[in-house]
Amino acid sequence: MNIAYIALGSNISPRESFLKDAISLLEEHEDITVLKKSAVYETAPVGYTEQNDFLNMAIQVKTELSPSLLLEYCQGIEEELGRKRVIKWGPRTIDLDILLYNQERMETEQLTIPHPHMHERAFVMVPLADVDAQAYLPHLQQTAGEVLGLLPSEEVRSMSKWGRIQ
Ligand code: PH2
Ligand code: MG
Ligand code: MG
Repeated sequence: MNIAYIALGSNISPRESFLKDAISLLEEHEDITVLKKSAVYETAPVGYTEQNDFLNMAIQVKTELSPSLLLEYCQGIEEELGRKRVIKWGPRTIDLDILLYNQERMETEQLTIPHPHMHERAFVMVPLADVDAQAYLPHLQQTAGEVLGLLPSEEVRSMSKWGRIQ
């Protein structure tokens, strides 16, 4: 049994439905169980800023899939939910990023775990610490709660709680 954390983001309407549908599709897989969901946060776009605000959240899953099979399944969900890769870091119906997989570190052409930018981004770290403040980032040797404490406080405060998904 493996524990993974996945970040979800959507900034194309209907954002909440895309989050919900992505979670349902993850749950449909017999080798994936969604254990915990963070609150949903509304966040200003980071990187490419000429786009709509995002809804972001994070989940903890239990899975029998390897990291690469989990990635493949997540990419299938992105495709099924109509994601078009037009602009790098641009608008998306749904983005599923694997953040952590057990306490493993790996780097292939397709996938780097832990996610290389996760610790820089309040829109990832706030939901992750909400799901599990004790989640351990092996590349930084710190927990999600500790890493969150190092992020600029204006950025963290700008994250507004938007709601919850059942
Ligand atoms: N995802 C990006 C780029 N910028 N900004 C926010 N607020 N939320 C995201 O999920 C996001 C982003 C690339 O994946
Ligand atoms: Mg992605
Ligand atoms: Mg992303």
